[in-house]
Amino acid sequence: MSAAAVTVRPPLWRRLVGFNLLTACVLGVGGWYVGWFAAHGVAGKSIAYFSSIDYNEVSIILAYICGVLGFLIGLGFFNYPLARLRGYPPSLRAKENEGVGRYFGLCTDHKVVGIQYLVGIGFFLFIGGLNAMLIRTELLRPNHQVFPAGTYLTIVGLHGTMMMGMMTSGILGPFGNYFVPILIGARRMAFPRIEALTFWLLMAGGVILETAIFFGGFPTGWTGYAPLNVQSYPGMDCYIIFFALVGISMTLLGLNMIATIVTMRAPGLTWTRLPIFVWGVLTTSALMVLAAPVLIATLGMALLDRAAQTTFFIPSGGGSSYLYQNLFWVFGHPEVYVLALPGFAIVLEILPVFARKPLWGYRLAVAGLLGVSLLSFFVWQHHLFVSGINGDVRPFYMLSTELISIPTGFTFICGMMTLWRGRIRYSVPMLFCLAWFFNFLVGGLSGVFLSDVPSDVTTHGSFFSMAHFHYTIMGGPVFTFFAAIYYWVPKMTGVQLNERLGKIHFWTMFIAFNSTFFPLFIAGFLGQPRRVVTYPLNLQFINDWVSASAFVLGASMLLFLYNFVRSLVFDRVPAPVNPWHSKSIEWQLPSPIPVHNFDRIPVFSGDPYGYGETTGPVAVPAGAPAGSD
Ligand code: HEM
Ligand SMILES: [Cu+2]
Repeated sequence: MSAAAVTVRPPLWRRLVGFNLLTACVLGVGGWYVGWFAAHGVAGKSIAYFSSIDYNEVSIILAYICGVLGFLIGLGFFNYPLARLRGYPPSLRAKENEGVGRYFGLCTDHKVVGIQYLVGIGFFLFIGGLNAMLIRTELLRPNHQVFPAGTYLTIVGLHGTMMMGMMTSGILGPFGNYFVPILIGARRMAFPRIEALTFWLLMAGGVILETAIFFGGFPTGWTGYAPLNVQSYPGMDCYIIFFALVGISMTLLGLNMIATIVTMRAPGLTWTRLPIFVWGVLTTSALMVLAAPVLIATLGMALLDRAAQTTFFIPSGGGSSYLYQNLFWVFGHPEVYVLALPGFAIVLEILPVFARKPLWGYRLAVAGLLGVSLLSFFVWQHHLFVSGINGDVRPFYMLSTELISIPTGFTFICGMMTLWRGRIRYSVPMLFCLAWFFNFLVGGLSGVFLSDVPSDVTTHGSFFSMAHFHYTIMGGPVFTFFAAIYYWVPKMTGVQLNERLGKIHFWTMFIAFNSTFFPLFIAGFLGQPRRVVTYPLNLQFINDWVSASAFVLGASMLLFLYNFVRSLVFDRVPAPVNPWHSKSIEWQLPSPIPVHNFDRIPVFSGDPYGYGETTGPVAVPAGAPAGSD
């Protein structure tokens, strides 16, 4: 790092010119218009085939594709391949030493990408949350009050799609990218540029999804079923392009994680010494790599059905809309475990630290993660029990679905046994993990009603299933997302988060969450359907209760934001090097962690959960202070 580079900084305007987010936005918008006009020009005049169809569709799709390309060019993603073509040597140094500027562009430091993910995903989850508030505002009254039915559907779709799309990388994005290389004793990810690409694709996607409101929205919810997806407004294209970008981002993220974990572990870090969080990332990545390409292909076919008069999913042309449902859920069910598994792993990673005990049943926990990933490919038809499936195969899917509770149970057993007789410290990260047990249990038990055919026939498509999946995906991954924030942000930033505000945030969120979603089981049993703007008069009290709780839940997010900004921007109390007295390796490094993580690659000599034993940390990198435990 040269001192001169720091002292003689060019003026602000000069620093804004170059490959960064600003240029990317300009070229993104420019690219959009280029695509739009090009398609109009070509389709309108020269190609007879295109002029016979509704070519607006083609121009919108081409506009978005060119927009994404422009965005990537502006960020500088093509500089490296072009430089290599022209014979320059490879370099990883892009933007590594550039101060705040590196957060606004293509940066190959995995720690910067982790923080970019945290802020970027946080932003879009917030937008998704605002949409949830709009939904609950509308449902204050049994009849239409704020939005027409079509707009309501669009808002539900925007909410669900944004949440599902962003949470796919909710834990792997920020915490996987930041900590996996450190936990395995590496200096970087296997493919640093691809790592940055996954992030920026997701951000481009988030913006594209929201632009659906300018094109009439989309009526399909987050599942995008045919034949509605072929019939609806161009807003549908925004959904398709968003989810395809999410799919590409997921596939690349998963590949990168697998390559890193398999090939870049430091000496001594055998498979049975791998931190359980890294196992969680590995199994999740396997799901991503196998499931996401199915999504990309499915959406590609839907796009062709819309723009090029193919009939993959259109019965009148020999296609099948039932095929779309199957393909979607071949992706969709593993997808819900892409959300859930990192949550399991965070819980198992954090419990030993706050119970001061080794992780009980490490191998059982790993078997649980592997078992869940494997089984999740054999259950997708449980989403289609009432969609015309051959009745004789229903019992198979009922069985396979219920079998998943066995490996999931392993996580519960390992967690509970780790807590047993532990010296538990109820710090904020621990509270979020304990809440996970409760929420995921409610989610799992209600899941049994949905996996049993007889009860699913009545609960399918009702608010019962809505309550179930919010317990699993909000009560699970989102709670552990916060656990990870409170646990790791002091290491990521070197600054403490306010503990008291953290506790207030936790209790408000936990109570409001249950008070929002538990009554919805009842609303579901009483017959309130999903995705419908009106409901019977007698359900108003429940709905008003739920809406009021949801607003408190929303307010708890503002409380978190207040804590986050206040602690990191205003108070800036320096965090101790190892505030939780963890034995795991990331806490033995100085905060903030130096650019190349380790001066010398560490050697691992034991598992990372040796609490209660008299030995020190399992791996001490040369030159770093040896933790305070
Ligand atoms: C403040 C918290 C939240 C509230 C109050 C909330 C509320 C709702 C409501 C009322 C609906 C159903 C609307 C309808 O069917 O008519 C819904 C749908 C949905 N929500 Fe949430 N939600 C919240 C957070 C989340 C989170 C964190 C996720 C995922 C990570 C999520 C994922 C979904 C999905 C996938 C749907 C289904 C959309 C569809 O039917 O296509 N929600 N939410
Ligand atoms: Cu499923």
